[in-house]
Amino acid sequence: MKLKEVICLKILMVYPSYPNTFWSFKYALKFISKRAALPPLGLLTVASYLPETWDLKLIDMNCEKLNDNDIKNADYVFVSAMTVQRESSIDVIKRCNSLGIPVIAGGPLFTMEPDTFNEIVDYFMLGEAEDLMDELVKDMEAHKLKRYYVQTSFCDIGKTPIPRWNLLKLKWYASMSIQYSRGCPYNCEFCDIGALSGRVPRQKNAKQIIGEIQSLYDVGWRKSIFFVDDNFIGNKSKLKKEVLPAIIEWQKTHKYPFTFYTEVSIDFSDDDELMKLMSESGFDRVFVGIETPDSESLKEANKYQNMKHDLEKSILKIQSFGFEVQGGFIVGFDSDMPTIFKRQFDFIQNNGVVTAMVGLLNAPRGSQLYEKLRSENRLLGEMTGDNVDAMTNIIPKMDPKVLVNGYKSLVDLLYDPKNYYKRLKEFLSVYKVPNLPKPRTSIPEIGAFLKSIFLLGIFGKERKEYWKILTWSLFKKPKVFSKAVTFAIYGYHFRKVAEKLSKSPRKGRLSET
Ligand code: B12
Ligand code: SF4
Repeated sequence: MKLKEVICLKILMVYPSYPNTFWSFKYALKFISKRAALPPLGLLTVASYLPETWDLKLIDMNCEKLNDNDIKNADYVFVSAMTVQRESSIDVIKRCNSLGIPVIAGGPLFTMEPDTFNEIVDYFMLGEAEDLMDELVKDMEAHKLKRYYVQTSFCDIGKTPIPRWNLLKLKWYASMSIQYSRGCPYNCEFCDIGALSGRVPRQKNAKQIIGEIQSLYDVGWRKSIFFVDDNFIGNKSKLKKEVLPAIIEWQKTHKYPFTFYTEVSIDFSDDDELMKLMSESGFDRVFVGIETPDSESLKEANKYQNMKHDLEKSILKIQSFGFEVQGGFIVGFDSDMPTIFKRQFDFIQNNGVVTAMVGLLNAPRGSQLYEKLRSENRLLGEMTGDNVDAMTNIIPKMDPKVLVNGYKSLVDLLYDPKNYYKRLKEFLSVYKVPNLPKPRTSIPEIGAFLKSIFLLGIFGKERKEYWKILTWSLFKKPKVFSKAVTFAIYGYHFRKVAEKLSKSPRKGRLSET
């Protein structure tokens, strides 16, 4: 009998770097001695399909440098990226090209714009990888790779295995990621989720999710976990009946070692039972695409779910159930008047949306907006993917100078310490602290507090506001004291990013790509 030859390939997995923006949390990470906010879950998922005999190495360039030797030692380099990593990806791939190591590229960037990489990428995985991984592995073993592996439908994530956490240096990350569902039932015009993940939400089952949570617990992870779903509440009844009760049970048995956060649509506020169960599970933050208080702009964006709600009441209600509402906001809709900047500012300020991510409207490939603007000849190439660089790939209706300058001053005002701390107090006042066992304060957290005293309380531009909020929380609402410290640190990051933006020379300039 002939024994099957064991093939052992050396795979280098690379996650290119993304710029230092609101989402990178880079200035805040310094306080807790972490290198990146989140791990590259796409690569960790793909890795779980590769044979155990293969030699795998992961370099997250947001945490460490990529050396030529790492590339030279590999048989193949796997690259995963989203749009904002375009430049770094091109750089990495060109390095692989010059060292003669073939590149297999996947993830949203390559799926949406493979043409940009035609000349430099050897093999593409377009779309979700799950159903194509066996074929890819077989072809790699036979050295007969096809140029394109294309998944046009959406897979059953109920079969996706647990990510290979052992490829990570856990201590470098502020939070871990888990994915429960993919897809979103809504149809916002500017969003590419329909093309990337579909309109019919697909979920993992409760056993799978508990398995993933347990696996993170087993590798020693504690505290923060981000459910990286497009819209976590796409199927509310399954969550309420199966998944959340199982998470609550697990958290209770393990004495609540984790806190969770995720992304939800505004209709979250309609369902008291869902909010209660999520809070009991340990969720304390939700990101909501609020976009704009202007109903004409919401209509234009096809964001009917927001139009149907009194946004202010919904935010307040979610906060009062024990969640921070992080909001995504957009300026630059066709219906936006120059008064929009002041309206956005007042809305964000009055509703205690402490973490307000405001961006200029952009049209990602794959969105309906992209197609509409292409037909109107109003597209300026591809979006950069960095939502706070004051760039847009759209020719706006508003005078571009007014738009960009208005945007920059809006961000500037929002993250001016006086305004930031004012809405922080607004939020902490209404926030209902969940009655759950608190995870133990860790040494990095104590370190972060001490660093904050030094950097913010003594040397910071925000020192007056910093001491005011700490004293207020200590005497009026001691349960939110640690939150006040965390937000003070976030505020420093946001302020730094806002200052960088306001100093940038882009005065009314649009995307040049
Ligand atoms: C976590 C996350 C982040 C993290 C990234 C950190 C990190 N290390 O991942 C943070 C918070 C920093 C972030 C930021 C932003 N993000 Co983001 N983010 C996500 C999110 C929610 C989850 C990513 C994830 O882990 N997915 C789970 C894994 C399993 O899926 P996956 O990566 O797609 O991988 C699968 C396939 O693509 C494939 N695959 C992936 N890589 C590879 C590689 C190879 C070799 C192969 C074979 C296969 C393969 O296999 C996997 C299994 O099928 C996604 C939405 C989503 N649900 O995916 C958005 C998403 C990636 N982000 C997006 C955007 C636009 C942004 C922002 C610009 C946000 C904004 N609008 O303001 C910023 C930009 C960052 C910056 N610094 O400026 C877009 C990207 C669109 C695009 N075309 O690139 C997405 C898709 C959401 C969306 N549609 O709006 N983001
Ligand atoms: S913007 Fe949010 S709610 Fe709208 S389609 Fe995209 S993921 Fe769904």
